[in-house]
Amino acid sequence: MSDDALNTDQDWLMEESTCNPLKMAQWETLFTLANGYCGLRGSLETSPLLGDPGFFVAGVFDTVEGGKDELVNLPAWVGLELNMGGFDLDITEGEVLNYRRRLNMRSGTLECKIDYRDPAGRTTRWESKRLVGINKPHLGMIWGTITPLDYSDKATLTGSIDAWSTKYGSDSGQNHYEDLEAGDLGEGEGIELGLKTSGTGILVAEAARIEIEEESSRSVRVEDDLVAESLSFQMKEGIPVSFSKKVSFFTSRDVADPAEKARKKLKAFAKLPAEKLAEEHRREWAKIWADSDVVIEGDPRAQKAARFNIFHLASLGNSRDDRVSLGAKGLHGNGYKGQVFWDTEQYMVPFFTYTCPEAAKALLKYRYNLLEDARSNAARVDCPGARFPWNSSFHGREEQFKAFGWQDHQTADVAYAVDSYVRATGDREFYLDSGAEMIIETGRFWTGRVEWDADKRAYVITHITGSDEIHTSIENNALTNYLARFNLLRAARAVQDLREAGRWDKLRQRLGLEDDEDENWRAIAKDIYMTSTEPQGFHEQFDSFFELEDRMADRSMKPVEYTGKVLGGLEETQVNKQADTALLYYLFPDDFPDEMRRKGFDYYEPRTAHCSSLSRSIYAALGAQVGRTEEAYRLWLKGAEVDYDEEASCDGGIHAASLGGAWQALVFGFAGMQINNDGSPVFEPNLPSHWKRLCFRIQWRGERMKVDLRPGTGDVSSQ
Ligand code: IFM
Repeated sequence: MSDDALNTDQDWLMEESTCNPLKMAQWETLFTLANGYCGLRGSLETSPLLGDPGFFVAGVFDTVEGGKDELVNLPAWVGLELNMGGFDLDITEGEVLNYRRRLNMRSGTLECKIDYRDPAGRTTRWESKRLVGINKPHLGMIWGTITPLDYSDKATLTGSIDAWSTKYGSDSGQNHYEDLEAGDLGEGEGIELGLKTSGTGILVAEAARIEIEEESSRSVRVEDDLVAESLSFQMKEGIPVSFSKKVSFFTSRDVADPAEKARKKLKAFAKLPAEKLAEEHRREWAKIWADSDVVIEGDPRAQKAARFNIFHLASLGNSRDDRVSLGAKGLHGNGYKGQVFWDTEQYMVPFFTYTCPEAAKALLKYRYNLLEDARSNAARVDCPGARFPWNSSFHGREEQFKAFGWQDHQTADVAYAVDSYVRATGDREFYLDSGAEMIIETGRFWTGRVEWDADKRAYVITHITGSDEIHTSIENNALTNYLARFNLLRAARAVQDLREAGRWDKLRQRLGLEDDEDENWRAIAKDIYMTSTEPQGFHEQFDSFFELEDRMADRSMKPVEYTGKVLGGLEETQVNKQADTALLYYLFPDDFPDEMRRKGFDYYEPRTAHCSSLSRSIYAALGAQVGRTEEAYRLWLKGAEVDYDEEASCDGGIHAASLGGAWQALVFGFAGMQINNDGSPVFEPNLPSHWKRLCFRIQWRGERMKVDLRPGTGDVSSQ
């Protein structure tokens, strides 16, 4: 965007200026570089073992005995160690004179600069950059210079692929590596390490090679679970020596012989200068930013927060693979075992729908590909149609599922995301081939999930949990009931659309449905019970919610203080963990009057602990929509900085849903984007009073639109 000129570079940088080993795991998450295919945690290359090194490839899960399948932490290729005449550049031993690492979000690189005084009193400067190829998914690269500032001596640079340090680094602590094999590819060719995941039998291969510009002698150390290539060379005082480490990685999910492919690719990468590869990478990131940047003028802190959220979310997009989705902790750590939650459809997919529709489609197709498992889940609880699991991995079977009482809205959330995607893109092919079937199958689930309540003369949903996880196994959660209603009505419309396209009969026969089944869905939807809005003027969150002890959330409590026990103790109170009825009002802005939504915001927000990172962004979006703009701003900023403010707790990965929520609050909240009756986007902005401008692009039905808003004026133009 040419608008960038107005922003200082600082808005594009996340910086770590002192090395605190206690904070290393947090920085590793913040400094993770991902490209949708894989994610590399931001470990310090010169001392990776100071933190929790992690390298994850989307879809490389393994089975866990007696537990949930998990994303496997793969061998760490990040290590690049330097020895200067017998002294290691080890920041725990010598003196660190200067230390700075920074994530350059504009170019998608991690930069590091360390001035290090070794125990002999000599100073060495280490300067590096790192990337994970955004246009070359199988490339990792670290490159830079080493400068002996005040001495000359021999040095050895060692690049490793290390399965030893990551072997027990998946969430469960179990080892998933089998058939580990490390090898030397020969002079000028590099090293390699391969393995097979023990339960799922996925082959993984990594090949790496280091180079320096000086004449050097090479040696290789091959161990059972580690291989290291060393180059020894002469350093001269004040003269920088350039180095690079290039890495290639493949799995048997990509190709039949990943080892062969990794070797070949490494050879090809080796032929290209590091700067050329970096330039291509920067150009590709510039394209991503051109589609997805949000410019905020008048608030540098908010600008940086917006970019941080967009950077990490955009780095997870992957239009190439519809067999994977986005874990709740991204590819940034082993938290939640890399499992996919409803976070993807309600929080992350909208960003891709409007900035990179191909990536959104791949995410939706992931669910489509697991529809058979979702059908089995529904059958297990005697319901027709399809029920998506609470957690999903390389399969969609509900693990550890016992009975109703937990959340079911994730099934309707998938239908909601499909509907929004189809509306925004006009992707008729996807809709007719897969989207409509997903909406129909999820809609059918609710026909079995609801029960007729003769007293209420309505269909009710009992033993349910809304998005607020403090109050579990409740009756008639307003959010879930309304989503079920939406799902049923939308399914009936999908039947109509398929009929008109001449595609209904075939699907109907395949699913074994009657021709007029959609009538029944409409009838059920019409009679789905909704909690009362009287006399308070907004929905009771679930039956008898208002009979619970009225208590405000304790704002002095930090999120980590909300343990399971503390949350359990709040069950008899009105304190919520996260947005629930507020989410209902946010998702369906046209279905409820603004006054009702505002009253709901005013009531529920003070009673919400926001101890889930999925909470503040929704309140921010809703608050902005209903005119509580300054409150919305405070909530937005706190939510957008959740992974790097003073209370941050993200050692196990990024809060990926929060990234998407932050973007949604900007676009649907402060910019007030809504879809008109004629199906086109309109904007009713509510900018925080100190913002001078909010500017971004979205894609709508194949067209790029620029939205440029300033206090009191706004401009929406096609690009
Ligand atoms: O899906 C969420 C849930 O809503 C709150 N706890 C964390 C989960 C994963 O982010």
